[in-house]
Amino acid sequence: MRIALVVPPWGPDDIRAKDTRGISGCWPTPGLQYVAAVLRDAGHDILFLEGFFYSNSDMLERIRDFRAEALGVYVISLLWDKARPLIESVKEMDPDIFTFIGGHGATAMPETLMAETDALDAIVIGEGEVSSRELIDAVEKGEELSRISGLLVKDGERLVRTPPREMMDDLDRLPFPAVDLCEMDRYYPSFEQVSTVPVVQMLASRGCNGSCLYCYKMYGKRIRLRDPVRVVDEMEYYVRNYGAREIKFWDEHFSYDHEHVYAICDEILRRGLKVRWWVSCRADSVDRPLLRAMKKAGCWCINYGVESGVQKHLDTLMKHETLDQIRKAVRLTHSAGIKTHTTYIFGIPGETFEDGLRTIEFAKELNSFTVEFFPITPFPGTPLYKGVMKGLFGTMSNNLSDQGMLLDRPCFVPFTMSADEIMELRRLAYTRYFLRPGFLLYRLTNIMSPFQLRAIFHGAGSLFIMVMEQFSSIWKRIRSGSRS
Ligand code: B12
Ligand code: SF4
Repeated sequence: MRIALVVPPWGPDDIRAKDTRGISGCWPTPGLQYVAAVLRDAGHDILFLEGFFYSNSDMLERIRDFRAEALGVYVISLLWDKARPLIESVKEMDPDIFTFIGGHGATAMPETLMAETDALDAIVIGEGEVSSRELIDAVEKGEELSRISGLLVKDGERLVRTPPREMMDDLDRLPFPAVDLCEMDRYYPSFEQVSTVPVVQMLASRGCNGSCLYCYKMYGKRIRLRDPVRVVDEMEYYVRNYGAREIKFWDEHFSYDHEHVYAICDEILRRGLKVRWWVSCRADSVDRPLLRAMKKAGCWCINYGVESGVQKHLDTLMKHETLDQIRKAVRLTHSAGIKTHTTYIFGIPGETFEDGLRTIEFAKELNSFTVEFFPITPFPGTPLYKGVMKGLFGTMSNNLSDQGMLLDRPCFVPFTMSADEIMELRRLAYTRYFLRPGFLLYRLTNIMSPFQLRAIFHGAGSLFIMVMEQFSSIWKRIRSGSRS
């Protein structure tokens, strides 16, 4: 079958606030690449289109020229408003094209999305590889779709959820993601968090055993690990074929199983593979020997989701971590010679403006190489979202397009803070963090590649806009004060 797999058309202004648009980039989508690889292995022809490179009408043209018989679209909640018009125009162009969607947004609210358009034939719920393969097989043979697990399909006017799809036990049965179907040379990373280019992303595991309030646990609490040899095979494949100089692991909890991490490090060293890598770890799951082994094998940066500098709010978020554990993890990481990227959120239920200021101070104390500050976003499917829907915690925009963590306005406002205060905290956080002479010196004496030099210039542009916004907000306050 001829299948078009697409990320719907989007641009930096859909996911980024004005001040950070300049540092925005476009990464490939690993989930859709996995689906593409499995469908290709099953004998189908695949057209892979990235919405960052094409408008709706460009996509339509390409889908028509490809003579697609099926269209699969990647949907996170924020992209639904881009995906729906595309699906509708494809159906209008050719009603025989079978349309299906998958991804986090599709999985979290399938009935809601399906009810919003007649143009959609099926939704793949959860892990997509096996369900998509069986779905397309059944469509091709004209068989009943309701016998396939992991779907939402239509039966006349009725929506039918088929039995849940079991998650794959053995991730090593999967082919490598179909990066070769993507226009890899057109992607470029956003300027934060990357030491050099080319950078390619991959995963060594799926799942996380945590239970954070704001996290959508599509893969559940069971962590499935890939064979370390196969992980390094994939790293080597990117180094040899795409000239990768950095690998970005998007695992939710890379350091969950130390033996797994040691085995990956040993395999990298045994092969003499020269590539830097970046991972996310939980602060309660690292120790000195592990960090030393990671450093030796090329790990240059670890991302820790710190979230808040106030213990009470870490408890609200159900992080199950203490501030001291975080301090220790960051200290050990730095002393092993690995840089840290730490992320923080504002607008936690119960948080006040003053608490937010304490978070900024905590971030400064940790002194990571790179940082990000987000307004908290209740994504569908998370305990936070469910609470907000019941009238707990605060108020939220009903518009799915507002569900980005990097936009100009917060999607969610807790009862204890205003939207303006959240955005002000974000601005204060970046300016207070970066505009420290000691920190500037640290960054300028640690430039790892020409790419990072460019990142510093672009980052300076963002900071300039933030400082101007800050002045303008102070000026507005002074003027409204003098009027009253
Ligand atoms: C890597 C990643 C990114 C990367 C790559 C983006 C990308 N397009 O994949 C970057 C950093 C660029 C990114 C950006 C953003 N991301 Co992001 N990202 C992730 C992350 C960490 C991993 C995703 C991943 O690759 N998982 C592994 C693969 C194998 O799983 P998967 O993606 O779920 O795919 C499987 C199934 O979903 C399904 N499937 C997926 N697509 C399709 C399509 C079809 C047709 C079918 C049938 C099935 C199917 O099959 C796949 C294989 O099993 C997740 C969090 C997480 N832990 O999952 C967040 C996550 C997906 N991102 C999220 C968000 C919000 C964003 C941003 C909007 C943030 C922002 N404001 O910038 C942007 C959106 C950019 C964009 N256009 O996509 C949210 C989505 C929430 C939601 N409910 O919709 C998540 C869940 C994180 C979170 N905060 O909770 N992201
Ligand atoms: S530790 Fe990270 S991936 Fe795990 S539940 Fe918490 S936020 Fe989600």
